[in-house]
Parts: sequence; C-alpha cells; structure tokens
Amino acid sequence: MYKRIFINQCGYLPDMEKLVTFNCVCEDKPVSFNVLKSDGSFVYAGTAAKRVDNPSAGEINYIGDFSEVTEPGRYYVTADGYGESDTFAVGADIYNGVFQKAYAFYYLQRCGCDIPKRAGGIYAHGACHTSPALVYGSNRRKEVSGGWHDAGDYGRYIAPAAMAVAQLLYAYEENPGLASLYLSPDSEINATKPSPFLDEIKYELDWMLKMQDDDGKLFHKVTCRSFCGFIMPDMEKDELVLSPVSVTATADFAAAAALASRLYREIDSEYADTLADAAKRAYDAMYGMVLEGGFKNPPEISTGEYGDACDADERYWAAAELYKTFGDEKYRKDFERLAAERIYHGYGWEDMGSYGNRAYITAGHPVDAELVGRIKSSMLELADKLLANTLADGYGTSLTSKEYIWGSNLYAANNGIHLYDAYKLTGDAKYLNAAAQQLHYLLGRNCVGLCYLTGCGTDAIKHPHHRPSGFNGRAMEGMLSGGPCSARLDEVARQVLTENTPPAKAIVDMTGSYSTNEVTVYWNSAFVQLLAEVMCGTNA
Ligand code: G3I
Ligand code: 9MR
Ligand code: ZN
Repeated sequence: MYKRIFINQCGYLPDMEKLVTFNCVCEDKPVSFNVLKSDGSFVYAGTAAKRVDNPSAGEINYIGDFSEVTEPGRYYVTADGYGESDTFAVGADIYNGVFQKAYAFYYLQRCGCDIPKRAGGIYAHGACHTSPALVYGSNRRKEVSGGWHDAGDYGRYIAPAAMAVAQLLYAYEENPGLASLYLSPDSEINATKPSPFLDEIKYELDWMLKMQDDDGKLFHKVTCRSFCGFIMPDMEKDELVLSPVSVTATADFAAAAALASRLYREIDSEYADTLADAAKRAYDAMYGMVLEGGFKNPPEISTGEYGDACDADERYWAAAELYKTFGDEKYRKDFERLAAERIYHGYGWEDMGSYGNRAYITAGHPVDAELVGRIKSSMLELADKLLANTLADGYGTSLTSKEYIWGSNLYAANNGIHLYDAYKLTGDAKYLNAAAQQLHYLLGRNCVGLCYLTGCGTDAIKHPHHRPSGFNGRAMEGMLSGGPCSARLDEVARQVLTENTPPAKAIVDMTGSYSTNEVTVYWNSAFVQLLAEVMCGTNA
C-alpha cells in the first residue's frame, strides 16, 4: 500500500518539534491520529488540523504535531483510513549513527590510495588515478594524486572540493563534540591521528595543494577526457588531464585554505603554515586573473564542467576568509568594495556569498559596523523568505515548486543552514525549528516517503548513481541522493517521469538517473553541516 503518513524515518531528538504529514486522498478534513510505541501500546492522540494545498507534491496535506512525545523509544503514527507511518526513534543519540555513516563516505571516496578490505569491505580497491596528469595544451605532466572522487563519477574538481571542505570545517567548528565521535573505517587512522575527522579533510586539502600551479593559480579539475562506465576506480586507466586554471577554482581554494589554516593551527601548526602560504599565493594570483564567462570545458573534455559566469562571489568569499584568518587590511578593503556593490548569499559550489558573510561578521578584526548590520539584515531577509516557504509547505521543505532542480536536496540542506544562521543571529527558535524541518524532509518526511540518505531510516534510496555502488550491486551507506529534479535531464528520468509528475515526486531510484539520484561529496557536506548545526542548536 502507498504510504500516506510521513515522518523523519531516522527519528527525532527528544526536544525537537515533531510534525507529521498526511497525504489526503479521500476525505478532505482534519485527521485524528495516534502515536503508538512499536509494540502497539498507545502513547499520544492528536489532530492534524493545519491544511495545506501543496503544488510541489500535487496533494492536499494535513499537518499534525506530536512534539509532546519526548520519551526515548521506537514509535509509529497511525490514523483511520491512512494506515501507518514508517517506524522512527526518539532519543538523544539517534543521529550519531547517521552522522557516522554520512561522514565515513568521505573515506570511501578517497582517490589515489589503497582502500583495504578491512576498511572498505565490498568497496575496497587498489590505489587509483595515480599516474601524473597531462597539463591540457602542453606536454607537461604533474603529479596530482589524492583527494576524494567528486561524486558517482571519478573526477576531482576544485570548486566543489572547496565547498565540501568549508562545510565540513564549519560542522567541526560549530559542533566539535559531534566531530570527536567520528571513527574512520580505517582503524589505523583512529589509532594514529588526533582527530580522525580533521584527518579526513586533510586528505582532500593535500590534493588541493597539489592542484596549485607554480604561479599560484589553481587548475579547475583533473579528470579523464570523458566519463567511464560503471567500473571500480582502479579500473579507470584512461589518461588523466588537468583542465586549465580558473578564477573560481583559484579564489575558492584561497578561501578554503585560509579557513583550514585557522582550524588546523591547534593540532598541526606546520600544516597551518603551509595552508596559509598557499592561500595567500592563490589570492595574489587571483587578483590579476580575468576569465570572461567563466570556465568552459575544452572541446576534448566532457566531464563535469562546474562552470560559473560570475566570479565576484568567489572573490568576496576569499577576501573575507583571508581577512578573518590573517587580519590584513588589503583583504578587508577588497571585501568591503565588493560588498558595497552587493551582499551575496549561497553555500553552493557556484554561489559562495554566505561563506564570505559568515567570515566577515565574525572576523575578530576591525570591521565596518554599518556593513555588518546590512549583511545581518540581508541574511535575515533571506531566512524569513525560507521560513515562510517552510511554513507554507505540506512537508516543511523550504523549496518552492520551481526549485526542484538538479541537486535539489543540496538546496534544501543549504536552506536549513541559512535558517540556522538566522537562529544564531536572533536566538529565535522558529528559525531552528525550520532548519530542522529541512533535515526531516531529507530523512523521510517528504511526499515520496524515501529517506534520501542511503543505508539510513526504514526506507532509503537503494540505487544511487554511484559507480562503486552500481558495480557491487549494493548502495554504499550514508550518501545523500541529489533528489527530485523535474526537468527530466537524463534518459531514465525521461522514461520514468512524465511532464505531469509533480516536481517534488520527480525522483527515480534507479542507477541510471544521474540528474535525480547521483551523490556527491558536496551534497553530503551540506547534509553533515546541517545535521551538526541542528544537533548543536537543539542540545544547547
Ligand atoms: O541556476 C539555474 C536556475 O536559475 C534555474 O532556475 C534552474 C532551472 O533548471 O537551473 C539552474 O541551473 C542548474 C544548475 O545545476 C544549478 O546549480 C542547471 O539546470 C543544472 O543542469 C545544473 O546541474 C549541475 C549538473 O552537474 C550539470 O551541469 C549540478 O548542479 C551539478 O551538481 C552537477 O555536477 C555533476 C558534475 O558535473 C559531475 N560529477 C557529478 C555531479 C553531480 O551530478
Ligand atoms: O556518471 C556521470 C555523472 O557523474 C554526471 O553527473 C552525468 C552528467 O554529466 O554524466 C554521467 O555520465 C553519463 C554520461 O554523461 C552519458 N553517458 C552515460 C553516463 C552514465 O553512465
Ligand atoms: Zn581515483
């Protein structure tokens, strides 16, 4: 039977607001519901009276509230004519396993080293992509092994890498207690590294450092010329090519390296110095760079483009982040000049403004108080719009019906982070609750009743577009699916979905559907940051 009651399948922290959505297909009237323990015993009775017309899902929804259920345990919701929800847990530690899985993904995405059987299980492989890469348009070769595979493919791209590193470091900064719970799948790392969490990010940073050319600029990406089939990474033997340098890669790297330099200082000051030096060199190199229209794939190369016509927000982030780390006036001036034109927002690989805002308003060096005020009110303006969307949606997602685009789950997660920013600025719980609703949406309270994080909840995505998962016929755990994308941008989506499929239902849990069901290191990072922040806010 189709599900008609929707909750977060991974559950709720005791103090969280707990909302349940009913998909009304028969009688359009408030729904009386019960919350039962998994053994069937009665716990709570409520009425879902809030009615929502939901254009994204093509449904009428009723929303109920069972926040009063705070006792740790396993539960489900039931209502006459609606059947039963998936079971879910309430408890203080219910997200620890989710966090562990979502973060262990990074270890399993490692490129350029052996993933031994004892750590990788069926996803074990030999060192991949280790041969020096050809610098596009020359005969030169450069050693750039390491880092994480970007996604379901085996490319390695700087802009999304910088985003992932930044979000994971923000998760660490906001919730160091959670980060300290993380154990790498590789026991040797746990035995030898002071922070397995930071060690994982260092693996990516080490590769990013190699992607910097002698003049300080960053190569945009390293990939083969085209995507390979569904093989394990060490089976991809085509020649590696370094695509040309770009402004976005150079600026994003400068920013991420400056941020990392700050956070690694305590555990490894020598490494912090290396990062600081690289960040400054990239920043200075970026200064004089111009790339009209942004990076474009060279004609022979068809892997991910990560093009972006506007590089002002990357420069904005870099200026703010270097100012926060180094306190040098020149960075401050650059940021203030860009911010005078426009306050940027975005925690993406394309729109980076929010990283810059975060850095500037917490710089710890002299700042322009009037500008700080303008940034904060602009952040709140954005959050208020997202809050209104969240309250108007039947499933509490901040996405409007036109926003189910490629990687929509990233935008849901990032909106949650914007809402959390507003919570930090105001202390108003309405923003924290709305941020948490984005998490609940991703983990099962959505109109298809799927937990978008593989291997979690009771009914998760099973066939993500991810080569090691496809090759082994089993989804790696802890990966966030890209989520509904209504434009039907791959062959499988075109076959399965119709033009009338409601946008929020435009998800195809089949391996071939890369536009709805791929996974990436920068979608997981948004999820990890959102989870870390919501947990921190709720437990505060
Ligand atoms: O920004 C516009 C928005 O204004 C417009 O309303 C909307 C309508 O469709 O489109 C938005 O642009 C979309 C853009 O993502 C947003 O970031 C494009 O349609 C969409 O095609 C584009 O998708 C990107 C995709 O590559 C294709 O270029 C994804 O963001 C990006 O995550 C994805 O990245 C791929 C890599 O290339 C290769 N590795 C896997 C990875 C994940 O699928
Ligand atoms: O696997 C690729 C995925 O990582 C990309 O996001 C996607 C869009 O660029 O492309 C996928 O590769 C497909 C290619 O574009 C067309 N042939 C089939 C490939 C998937 O097996
Ligand atoms: Zn590799």
